[in-house]
Amino acid sequence: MIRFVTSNRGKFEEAKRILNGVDLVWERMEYREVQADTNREVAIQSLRELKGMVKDPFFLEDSGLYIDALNGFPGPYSSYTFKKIGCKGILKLMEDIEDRRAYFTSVIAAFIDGKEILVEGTVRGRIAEGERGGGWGFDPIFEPDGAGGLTFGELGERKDLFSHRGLALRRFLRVLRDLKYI
Ligand code: ITT
Repeated sequence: MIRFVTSNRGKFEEAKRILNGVDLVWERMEYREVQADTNREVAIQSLRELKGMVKDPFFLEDSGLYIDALNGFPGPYSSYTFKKIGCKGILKLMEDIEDRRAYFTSVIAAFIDGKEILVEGTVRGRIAEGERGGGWGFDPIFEPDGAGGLTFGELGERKDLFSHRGLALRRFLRVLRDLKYI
């Protein structure tokens, strides 16, 4: 059994699908996130804060959308930015900007048998011109490379094949196997 600490249902559902065969428990809580320049730093600091509060073994995931033309904004501030201005706000900021390139990154930080483990996944893509499809967060405005121009929102569960979280979670699965955890 391993706990996934997150307040985000979308993240948990994706982890449940991808970590097939793992006894996953949703530790549904919000934790204080430090301000830092990268998701990696946020994830490491959060992991250290949660040690002692959550029972070993557990993991958390910190992710963000980095838009090239906006110098990487919203990056580690993606959660706050989504709550404040949403997809519509990002589309507004991107009005008249031709360079739509962006990437999503996911960092998983785990504490297992007293050891820290870090794995990451990144997917490049572009910001769509409008919102398409369902999903959560910025899903309707992100078109991952290699998906024929569909957004994460339009891909449904096929999102996992392309997504930053899919990549990171599949790497994490390999680590769990190597540790003979599953
Ligand atoms: P927890 O910290 O409780 O896990 P959170 O939503 O605050 O939940 P983050 O701090 O990692 O998580 O914020 C990342 C934000 O980036 C998230 O809230 C979304 O707005 C956006 N995001 C990350 N991955 C995404 C994805 O796969 N699809 C859509 N939006 C995503």
